Amino acid sequence: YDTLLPCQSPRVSVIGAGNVGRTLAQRIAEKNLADVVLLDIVNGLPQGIALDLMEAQGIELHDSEIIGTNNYEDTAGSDIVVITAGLARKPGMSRDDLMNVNAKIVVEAATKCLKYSPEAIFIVITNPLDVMTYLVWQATGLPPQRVMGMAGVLDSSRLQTFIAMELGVSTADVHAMVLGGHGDLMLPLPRYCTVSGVPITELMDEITINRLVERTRNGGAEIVKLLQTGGAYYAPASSACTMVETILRNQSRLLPAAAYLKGEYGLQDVYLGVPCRLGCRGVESILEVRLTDAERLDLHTSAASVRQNVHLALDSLKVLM
Ligand code: TXD
Repeated sequence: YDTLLPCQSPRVSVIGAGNVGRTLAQRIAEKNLADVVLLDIVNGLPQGIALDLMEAQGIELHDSEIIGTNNYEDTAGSDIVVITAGLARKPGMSRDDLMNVNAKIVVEAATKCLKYSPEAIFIVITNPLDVMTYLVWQATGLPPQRVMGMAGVLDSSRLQTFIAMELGVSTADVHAMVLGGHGDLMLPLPRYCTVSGVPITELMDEITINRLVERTRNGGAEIVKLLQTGGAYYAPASSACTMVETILRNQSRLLPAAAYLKGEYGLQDVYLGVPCRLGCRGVESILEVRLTDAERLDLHTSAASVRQNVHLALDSLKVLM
């Protein structure tokens, strides 16, 4: 029985043990998807959360190990790195208000993780999402298919929920699609939202659809306003967990994610929410759905805003260096 190689479970590192990070760690572990390394800058915090989660292992009956740490060496050999570290919004703040502080945090986290996990796929969650994802891609120098941002799954899930609530049907039968940047310029696409295959444009009038679309656009702010002390985290963690699962299990699901565009939708050198086929290599392909002229214009406006913020964030990083 000697000299057996240790069995290696998949490993996901979650950087930032705040609300989203710790909830994501819980979801990944309880679904038995992978061992989780939870890292935070605050001493004791990730260790405490990890221990608390491990103490539920015998009740939840999963086999995943959760390790809390302040040391990047412990993230070594990760298959996926999820970056949630950074500031979250307070009431009255826009996602863009977080930019300069979070830019420094995500670049540092990504660079350190890459050193110990050169094969990892990176999923960025920190806001402003599309800008931070671009910075992580640039800082790591990885092929763009291995760096993506999580927002579209969440925004689509919000719209899916609102459609189900409005029609009184099961969310399981509702499919919703939201593209574009994760912010006020996101692009919900009612034409591509269906209930058991029936477009919602057949089931609701325009005024109702517009109301649900607006609620989706303000979905994050609605929760920030209610909580007062931070942003949403249950649905964001579930959304990120879906992406982790799709990649680890090579499911080839078609999910909206912030992906690097090289001409798709007429856009170059920008990260933006588009439908992606996700599998074990990361973003395996980008689907180009047909857009009306107005939708295409909205997508380009969203891209222009992301691009402008990327320049501002890069300038702020130069000042700091
Ligand atoms: O759809 C989406 N992409 C989002 C994004 C949905 C929800 C939340 N979204 C954003 O994720 C949010 O605007 C924030 O920028 C991040 C994290 O949100 P969360 O709600 O988890 O914020 P918390 O609870 O404040 O946690 C942040 C943690 C906290 O424990 C800090 O100590 C830690 O990040 N932190 C760091 N960890 C490691 N290294 C550094 N430098 C660091 N700085 C802060």
